[in-house]
Amino acid sequence: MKLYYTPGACSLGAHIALEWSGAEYEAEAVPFSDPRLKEIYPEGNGKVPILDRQNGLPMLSQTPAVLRYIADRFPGANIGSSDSIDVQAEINRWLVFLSADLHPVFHPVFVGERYTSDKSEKAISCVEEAARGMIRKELAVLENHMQGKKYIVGDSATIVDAYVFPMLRWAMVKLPEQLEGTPNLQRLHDSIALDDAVKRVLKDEGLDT
Ligand SMILES: N[C@@H](CCC(=O)N[C@@H](CS)C(=O)NCC(=O)O)C(=O)O
Repeated sequence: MKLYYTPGACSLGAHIALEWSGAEYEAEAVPFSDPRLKEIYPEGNGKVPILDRQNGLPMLSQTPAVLRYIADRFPGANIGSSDSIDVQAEINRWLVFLSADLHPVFHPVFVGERYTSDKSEKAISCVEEAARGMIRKELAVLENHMQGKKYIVGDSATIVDAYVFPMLRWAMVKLPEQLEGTPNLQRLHDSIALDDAVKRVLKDEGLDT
């Protein structure tokens, strides 16, 4: 398999999941918004992650689908594949939360100009400020859930822990208070960052821990 990623982007979650899965894979960095992404997989609309499953299978985009595929293809890794529909439901719930609620509220702090037809500095900074409020509101949901827990679901790390990790990193860069008001999320971030496989991935992506 081959993963196309942009360093530090949401694709970091898929990169970590691949490393946790024990699969043999390649990972190629493609810069943010590089037109090559559309050539690699037109249906991916120029975004990462893109997973080339090879063996004649179509490419796969959309992080929840990519993560679910990795977990189910390598069930022995125990990172989100489960025979229990109740465990699956919990993991799917958090995959959707991260994809539909948390990830999108980060977009305006990265590409604020896309969210206003007024391209003035003031308008863009208002978009960013509003987005920071939305980020805090969504992070609070996970902060409450993490009370007394080490992992988002169950007793070991799963694809949803991998998925949230880049977003916790973004919060630490894009919120002036970083994760100070959310100690459970700070703890979650720190424990994922200490994982040896995660350290290998960060190094591979050229990122600091
Ligand atoms: N719904 C997609 C969103 C992917 C996405 O927004 N990726 C960002 C990086 S975090 C991207 O590639 N953005 C490039 C762009 O918007 O031009 C998913 O869940 O994978």
